[in-house]
Amino acid sequence: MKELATMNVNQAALLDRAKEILHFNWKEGFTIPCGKLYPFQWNWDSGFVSMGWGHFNLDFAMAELKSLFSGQWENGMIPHIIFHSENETTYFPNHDFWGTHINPGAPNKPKTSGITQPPVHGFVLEELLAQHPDKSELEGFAKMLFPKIVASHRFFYQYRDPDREGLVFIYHPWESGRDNSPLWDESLDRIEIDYTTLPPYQRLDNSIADPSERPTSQQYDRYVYLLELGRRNQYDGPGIAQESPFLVQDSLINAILIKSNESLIRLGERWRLDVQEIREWQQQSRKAFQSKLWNQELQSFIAYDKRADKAILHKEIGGMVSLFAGIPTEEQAHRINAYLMDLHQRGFYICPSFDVDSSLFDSKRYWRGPIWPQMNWMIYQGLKAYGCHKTAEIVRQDLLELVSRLGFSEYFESQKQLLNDITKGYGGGNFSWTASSVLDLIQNP
Ligand code: 9WN
Repeated sequence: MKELATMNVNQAALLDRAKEILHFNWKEGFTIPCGKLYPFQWNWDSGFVSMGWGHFNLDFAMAELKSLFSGQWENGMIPHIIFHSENETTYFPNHDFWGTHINPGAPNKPKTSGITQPPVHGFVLEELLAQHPDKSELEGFAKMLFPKIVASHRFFYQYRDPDREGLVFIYHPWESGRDNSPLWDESLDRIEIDYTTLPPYQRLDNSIADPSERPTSQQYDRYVYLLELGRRNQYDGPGIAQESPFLVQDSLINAILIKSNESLIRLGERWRLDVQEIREWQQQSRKAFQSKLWNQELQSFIAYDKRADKAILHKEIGGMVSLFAGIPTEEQAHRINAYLMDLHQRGFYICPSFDVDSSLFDSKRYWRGPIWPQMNWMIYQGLKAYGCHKTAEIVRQDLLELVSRLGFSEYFESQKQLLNDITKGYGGGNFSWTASSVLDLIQNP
C-alpha cells in the first residue's frame, strides 16, 4: 500500500473510470475490447469482462457470457471472435474472410471466426458465483451455461489432442492469446509464403495503433496462411494436425483449461452432476503438464512444439499462469516466485510477457515484452494461492500504478526506467479487460 500511496493511485477514481470504460464499450448485449481496433466480441476478453461487470451489474455480466455462447459451434468450439455486427469495417480479418460456412456446424448468425482462444469461462463462472453467493437468477444461469462450457472443453480434448496425451494443441498464434510472442517464431519461420496463392488482404490494425507496437507484416502473412490452412480443413478436420507447420502445446492454454476444469468439477459436484468425464480429463492433463512442460534448466514451464517434437526453450509469461491453475509443486512455485522477485529488483514492472534477458525481448512490441493487465490478474491470484503474498502484492500494485500513470491501455511498458519518457500505454486505449482487471484487483484484493 505504501508504494501505491507514493504513486498517488486514487483507487476511487480508477474504479469510476473502469466502470465508465465498460459502459462505453458495451454494445447492447456484449462488450467490445476497444473501439475501432477490436470492434467485435472476443472470446477470452469477454470472460474477464464478465467478471468486471459482475462487480456492479450482474445482468450485464450474464448477458456478456450468453452472447459469447450464442456463437458456439456444434463441435463445442467457442470461436475467438463473434462478429455480432456485420457492418463494422475497421477490423481485419472480418467474417467474410473467415468464411466459416465451410463447416456445417458453424452458426450462420452470429458470424464467427474459425479458431478458438484460452478457455477461461469455467473459472469465470465460479468467480461470478463467488461474487454473488445468494443470487438465484445467477445460479439458474450458471446451471444453463455449465454444459456448454463442458462441451467447449470436450472440443479441445476431441479435436486438439489426437494422441490423447492430455495436452491440447493450437494451430494459430491467435489461439494462444499471445499473438506475436517469440515462442512462435521458429514455427512461423517454417512457413514459406507463396505470394501467388496467399489470398490478398489488407491489415487495418496498423492504421489505428502504432505499427511499432504491433506484429510485423511477415507475421501477418503467416497468420493469413494458417487461417487458410484451417479453412481448407473446415476448421476442425484431421488435416490440421497432419499438415499444420504450426502445432504447439502451449503452456497458457493448457494451464487455463486445467484451471477451468477444476472449477467445473467443483461446480458439478455442488449441483450433484456427473463430473467423471471432467475428472478423467483433469487427471491426465495435470500429469502431462507436469511431466512434459516443466523444464529443469530454465526452472520454468515451457510450450512444446508438437510439429518438430521438441520443447520451445523460452522463459515467458504463459508458464507462470501455471500458478493460477495450481499446477507447480511448492519447489517449482518457489522458483517462479524468486524469478519474479529478481525481475522486480532489477527495475522491471512485473510480469513482463517475455524473457527480459533474451535478445528477442522487446518491451514495446505487443507480446514480446510488455505488461498485460489480465495476465497480472491471473498471476496475482496464483501467487496468493501459493502464499507468495509479497510478490503478489507487487504484481497487483505494478498494474494499478501503470494504469494510474498511463491510462487504461491494452498493454504497458515493462522497464521502469523508460516510464519517465512516456505518457501513455501501448496498443488500444480505454480497454475493457484492463478496466475489469483493475475493478477486480481493487474490489476483491
Ligand atoms: C487477434 C482482443 C484480442 C486479444 C488477444 C490479443 C489481440 C487480436 C489482434 O486482441 O489479438 O485475436 O487482432 O491482434 O493478442 O489476446 O484477445 O483484445
